[in-house]
Amino acid sequence: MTHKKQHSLLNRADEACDVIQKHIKNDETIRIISHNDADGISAAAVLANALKEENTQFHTTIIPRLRPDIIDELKTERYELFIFLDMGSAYLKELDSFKSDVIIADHHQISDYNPGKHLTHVNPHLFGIDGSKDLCGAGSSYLSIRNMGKEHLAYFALIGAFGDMQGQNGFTGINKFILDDGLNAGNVEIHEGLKLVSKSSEPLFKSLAYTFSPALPGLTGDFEESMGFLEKMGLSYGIKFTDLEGEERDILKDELIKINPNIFGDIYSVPKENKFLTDLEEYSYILDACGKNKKFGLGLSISLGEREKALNVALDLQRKYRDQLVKGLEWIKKEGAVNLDYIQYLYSEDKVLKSVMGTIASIGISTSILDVNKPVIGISRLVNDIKISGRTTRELVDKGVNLGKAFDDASKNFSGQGGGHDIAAGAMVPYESMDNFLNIVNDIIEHQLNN
Ligand SMILES: [Mn+2]
Repeated sequence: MTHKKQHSLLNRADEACDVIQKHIKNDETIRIISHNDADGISAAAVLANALKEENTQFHTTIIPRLRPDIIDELKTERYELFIFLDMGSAYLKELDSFKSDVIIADHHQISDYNPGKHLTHVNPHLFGIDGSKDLCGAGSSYLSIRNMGKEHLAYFALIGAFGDMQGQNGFTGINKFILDDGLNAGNVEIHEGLKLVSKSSEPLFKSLAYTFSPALPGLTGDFEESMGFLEKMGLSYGIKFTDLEGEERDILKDELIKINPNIFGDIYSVPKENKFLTDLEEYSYILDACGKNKKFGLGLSISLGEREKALNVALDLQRKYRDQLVKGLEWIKKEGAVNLDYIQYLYSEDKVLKSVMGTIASIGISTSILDVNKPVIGISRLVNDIKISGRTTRELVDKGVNLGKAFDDASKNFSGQGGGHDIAAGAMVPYESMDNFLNIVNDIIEHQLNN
């Protein structure tokens, strides 16, 4: 059954590949539109690299989200083939009205519409495959060029999967199939190791403090604790992980496993890459940092092979972003969350804290800096509205908590909007309704837990 679904998806992707090859043969410039997160940039990277290898011109735009006015504008552009990556499945009808060929390679929920023959739609949901865990946008993009003999580009699909949090506990479903392509192509390797970040670019204490996932409670987000931890073991905190002797690595491994056993496991890498990019999860964090700082071109040019200066700029952006998260976690430790009976929330008017509120709320839970027995709600004020991100634990979800539903129901009272998953959700409501919103969410969570 699973194989049959996979087969249908691959068939559809091969149709997209035929369309792309037709336009390559016609020597056209191909229009690519993709999403601004690590997955979207990886999706663009797959296609851009494939077209570059075929000496085909392309024009890429990376955007935060597709909107009707953007679609209208694109529609006036004179290209024979538009390819939408990591987006588009929600706008089938609008994109079907283009006069040229259109390919959508996406993995988000699909709209209910049957497109005509000029639109080729590649999306796992069409074939009963779960796009939230088994295939990312870069994966759909990869499958759409795979048939041109591009297995050596499979690793970009894995980078995208890490970006969308699909590979952290191993790859499943069609992601596993793509991993096998990478292994067969010979450039992807798997080995066991410590899942620390920036092993060859930062001093060891920073590698520990910057490792947010898997979290190292006590060390994640805390430079001083990380230094003390290393000193106690007799390790020099200022050197890089890659400069440690084998024996020192073993000592470190044993101590870190005591804090979180998940810190040791499979590492997916492309050994022939630049040393800052060999670890595919790390690669996705670098693209994420580019995306978060609106340097989409930078992320894309790195994935097209630009090094030296471009990579240094990206590493600086990443360092700056991580320092903001550290600052945020320090703030949580100092101030703590505001507690209601069934939820806790974080609120600040500080510009930096505002920008990382959702992420620090989430890390606050995974490092147990925050009370893990209450969902946490991070709030940042825009002008007249507040942006809300909520996170909770698998344990609370098992007890009945559904944040997506709580936010959806609560925001309806204030002409706001909200929703998401049971474990993580978001909402936007007017600023003046903040206290009311929180009280209603508190009541809904109480109800969810007691019914
Ligand atoms: Mn995606």
